[in-house]
Amino acid sequence: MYAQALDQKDKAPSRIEDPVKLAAFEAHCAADDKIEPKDWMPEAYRRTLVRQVSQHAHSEVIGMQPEGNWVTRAPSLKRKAILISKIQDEAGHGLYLYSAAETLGVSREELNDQLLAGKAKYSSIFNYPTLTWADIGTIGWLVDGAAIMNQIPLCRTSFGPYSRAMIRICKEESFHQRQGYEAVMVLARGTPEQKAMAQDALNRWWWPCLMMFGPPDAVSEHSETSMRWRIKRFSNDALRQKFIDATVPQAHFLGLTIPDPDLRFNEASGHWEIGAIDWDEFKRVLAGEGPCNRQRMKVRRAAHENGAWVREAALAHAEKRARRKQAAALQAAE
Ligand code: BYC
Repeated sequence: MYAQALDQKDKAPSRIEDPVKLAAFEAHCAADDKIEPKDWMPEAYRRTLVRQVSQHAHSEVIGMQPEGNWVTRAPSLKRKAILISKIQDEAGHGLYLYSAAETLGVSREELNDQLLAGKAKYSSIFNYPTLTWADIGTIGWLVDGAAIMNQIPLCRTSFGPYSRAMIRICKEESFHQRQGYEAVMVLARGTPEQKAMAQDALNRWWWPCLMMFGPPDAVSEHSETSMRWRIKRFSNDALRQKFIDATVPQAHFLGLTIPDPDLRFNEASGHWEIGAIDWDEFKRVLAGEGPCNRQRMKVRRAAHENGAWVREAALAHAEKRARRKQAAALQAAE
């Protein structure tokens, strides 16, 4: 039941769309026009976006946990302040994204219920543990680095509310990546023990970060349609390669070694080539068998239950304000 369920796909039969409307919609997408919530859209476009945007929102929310573990253990006041503000940003990103999803006619409660019931996916990367302080720097450098690589193109995604949310998110992600790289640089240039800690974190996070981009193009079931509809602007493999090409020189600059004996630079193509990714590990994590899947869901459910009083209080306050407003309007009308 803790599995990031594989049954999240909407099994409802596809609606038969009006061919004239569909052709106009496809032409809009091909022309790079934005699709707005009140525009006509095929049901499959709406479903794909609800799936992707909500998985993205859940990732931001669950993504706070591996870092939250280190707020009380950050090595200085400065690092603590940075970490807290980064985590707050991630909560904000979750809110922007849930709001973007809501414009597609699905409620935040519904999406949250799917997450709590283990029916919704969130990024595989957040099922790995943060064992040392170096992991926090490495998350900023690599996880946020991978996130930006994937998310910059989403600023131009075809659905208006999603693309506008991504513009703001990417500005913040850029700061997250830089602070992470700087934190790892301090360790890599520190004592031999600190450098070893940075190397150990890189060893553990490198391969899972490459998996963040999703399955290889040949088996990515949604890519073809999502690229035609300009939801995705680049394929999973293309973005993964961009990330590798940007990150390998950064690791070398730090004096760290990428944990891949097959890594080599191809002079002819101008790209770094990597060894085989363990896609069985990726499938295990998606099936709920990663190192921290159960813990992440347990903590999320507890946080939701512990926050019940806040939701009730906010609702009671909103009702009180609405009653006051109504009473004032009645009085003014007398
Ligand atoms: N983890 O056909 P595919 C962040 C699923 S960063 C889990 O290629 P698609 C953050 C996929 O959902 C992370 N599941 O799918 C950073 C699909 O399953 P369903 C979040 C994955 O959608 C720092 C199936 O595999 N970023 O937020 O065309 C701190 C087949 O894949 C993963 C985003 O969500 C994975 N890594 O492409 C805090 C970016 N990869 O739905 C937070 C937006 C694939 O059929 N999302 N799957 O059951 C995207 O760009 C795309 O959805 C993906 C996948 C590239 C991730």
